[in-house]
Amino acid sequence: MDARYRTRDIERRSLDVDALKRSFLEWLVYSVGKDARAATRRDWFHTVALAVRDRVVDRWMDTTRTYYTHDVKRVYYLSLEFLIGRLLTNSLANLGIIDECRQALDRIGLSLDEVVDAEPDAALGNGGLGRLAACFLDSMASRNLPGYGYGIRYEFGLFEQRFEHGWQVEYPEQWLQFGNPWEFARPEVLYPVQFYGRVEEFRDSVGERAYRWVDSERVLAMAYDTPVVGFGGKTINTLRLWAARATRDFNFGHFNEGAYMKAVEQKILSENLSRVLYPNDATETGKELRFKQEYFFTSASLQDILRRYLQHHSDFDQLPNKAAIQLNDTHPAIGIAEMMRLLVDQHAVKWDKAWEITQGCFSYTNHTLLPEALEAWPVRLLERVLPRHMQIIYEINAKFLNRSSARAAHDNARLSHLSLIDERGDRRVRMGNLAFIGSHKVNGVSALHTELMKQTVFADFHAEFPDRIVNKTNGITPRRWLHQANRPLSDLITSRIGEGWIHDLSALDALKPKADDVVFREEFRRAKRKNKKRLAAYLARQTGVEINVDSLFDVQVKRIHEYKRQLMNILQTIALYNDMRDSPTVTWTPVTKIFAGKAAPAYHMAKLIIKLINDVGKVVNHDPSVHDNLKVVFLPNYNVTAAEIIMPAADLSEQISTAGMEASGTGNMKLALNGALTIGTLDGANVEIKDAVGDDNIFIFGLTAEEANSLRQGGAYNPRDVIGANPALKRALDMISTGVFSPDDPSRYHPILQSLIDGGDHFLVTADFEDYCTAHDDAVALYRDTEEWTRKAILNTTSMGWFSSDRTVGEYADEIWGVKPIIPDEGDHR
Ligand code: KOT
Repeated sequence: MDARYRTRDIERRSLDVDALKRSFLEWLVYSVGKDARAATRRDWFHTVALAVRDRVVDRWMDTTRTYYTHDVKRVYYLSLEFLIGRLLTNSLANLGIIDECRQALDRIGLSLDEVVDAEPDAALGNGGLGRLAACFLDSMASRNLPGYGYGIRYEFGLFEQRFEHGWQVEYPEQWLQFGNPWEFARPEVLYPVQFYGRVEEFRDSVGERAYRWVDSERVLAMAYDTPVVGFGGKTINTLRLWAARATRDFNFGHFNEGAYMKAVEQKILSENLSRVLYPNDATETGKELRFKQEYFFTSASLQDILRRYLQHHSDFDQLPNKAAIQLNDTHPAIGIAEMMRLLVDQHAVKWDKAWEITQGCFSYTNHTLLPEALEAWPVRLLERVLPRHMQIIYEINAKFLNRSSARAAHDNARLSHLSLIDERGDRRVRMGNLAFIGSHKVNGVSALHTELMKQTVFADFHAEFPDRIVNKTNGITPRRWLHQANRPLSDLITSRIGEGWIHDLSALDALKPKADDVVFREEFRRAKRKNKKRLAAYLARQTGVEINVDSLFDVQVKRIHEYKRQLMNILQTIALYNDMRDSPTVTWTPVTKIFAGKAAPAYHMAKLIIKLINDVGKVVNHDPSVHDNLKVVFLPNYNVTAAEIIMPAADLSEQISTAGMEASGTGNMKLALNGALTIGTLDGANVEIKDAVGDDNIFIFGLTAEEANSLRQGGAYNPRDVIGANPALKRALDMISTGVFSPDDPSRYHPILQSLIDGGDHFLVTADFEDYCTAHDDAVALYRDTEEWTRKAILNTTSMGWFSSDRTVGEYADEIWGVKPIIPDEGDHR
């Protein structure tokens, strides 16, 4: 760059810095209402966030106006979860003003890092599904795609996890306690949502049969908008979250009885709808309130979508050309019936036309094949809560089954699989089937998972509609997961190939040859070490456990679930502990086992596994005979903020689910992108990660999905025999069962042993154990060869370009949504 320009650039920046500093001081006084001397860290966070938000608003209006004027096709991402995390660094980085902001705060005598740390972590999601939605929002805005997120503004996000005597205890997560500077309340954007009541049949103006939903209870959905800043700050999209508000129409019946307070109480209770996120990941609760949440946000979103459409159109023919509605799992699948109701009952569209429009708009993403997670709501519940929708579902079902090839073939077994109603036991509506037939495309989230969808849960549908199921392998946003979270590595990459990778991650390819460059390897290691030191300090602060920065950081961070097999990991840890004690003269490679993740509050087995890991940690971490060669740390309250510290510091990434059970995984991508080597099964996206990084740069072990399936089907699998044949495994299990880790309650872990031995070991922990240990030994052995390890780590980072959510979202846009990028017109700004 020419020196003249550089000077001008520096001048512009210092102008920005001064302007920023002034706006901070102004915001502090006039909006936060504090004097600089009295301001707390939280006050400063609010100040900075408001000042930054101020810089976003003009471009936000530009974006919204551009979409409106050009009447572009928009995509609406309906999701019960958005696991956003903190937004300050994200907004600053995407606006490109991090350095300016840091300097401005410096001039006031504040550190940006401390201000950033005062922001609560917005945890409006459980895990992968919710974080995927958040990554997609970032990618849609960064690719200048007209995308909206729709969800619920939960007052309480995912519970806070603490350990009491090693047991998980849940506390309410009050992220809104001190206000949320990012959101704009829209009290005028208000939609009624009905529940209960009954359906009346009548004749419309031309004498045709019509229906109206009467005597229902009503709740209002009020909008809160959060700007979604795309990288470069050009496109600012909208995340619209709904909060439940009581209606003001009073039930006069109550007054006549003199029960005014009762009427008011009823109203207040209706606001419980948006109170709390259900803390279940990949399992269904079957609770009425959950179902009402699903309908509440779906109905409000569809009403909003139709209102926006009707600003430009007088009939619905063009709706599929103007609105793509993506269902993030089946949680908003009732939207299929709701769209039919809105079109047919409220806008007098003919049924067949309405169905064509609905199918044209909707598409559905499946995130799991686990039977316990597939939503199926009792018919009785639907009849009571949404009586009109139940009728519509019956009608959809009848028309669909009548036209199906199964009907033509008189194949009753196939008909009963295709039916929207599960007639076994209490009758239930299968939400996956509803989502499938109401959509023009249905996708899985990794190549393997999509294949298994075709072969298992949706096999009959796939035969009926062979073009409907497509694959869209998940991705992660490189902005948050590399550029923001890992400054040392990010700077190193930028120093070699410039900044282009931040919005085109495939640019990392160009760095592959650097794996053979000894200087680059040294710098890569230095970056990793910095991140490890940071994590070690964080773990010490949070848990009191001191770890060796030079040990291998072996990381398993994700929800606690039996299929993810944290149990297999801790069993291997015990075996390693025994080896170290047996051979004290051997020079062991120091290993630190790092765990983090929450268990659903009602998932007793998962909570017991947490307790076991903590109990093992207590014994191992205090045993001087292993000489600090082994430490076990369970970091409490895993969330997006913690993930941002952990991912950059990991050496080894544990992706060890029973093959066929993890739909994709996205933590696997975050860890590999940050230079961790994967130890994993051929499950979910691990398969594609292996193809990308190469067989030599990943530790694959265990049964394949097919083998796992036939082993279980075969009926000959006997965990007892497997345990008997593996002394290390037997010894580890014996130690658990005799109370070595629970001297205060030796039988504490009997349910775990029970499930492995007599329960048939459904997740095949014992079957994969030996192969897992071998893979682990290989990893540890390689870690001693520093240069070779680093070479492979670099190849992991540089091979992950394809796993950007920019790529994923681009595929959805082209192949499912039919939406195109548009650069917002710049308005006249102040
Ligand atoms: C299901 C029901 C309620 C809440 C969450 C789920 C859920 C979450 N189902 N699948 N997931 C995960 O979704 C991720 C994003 O696609 C996947 O990477 C991961 O493998 C799923 O377990």
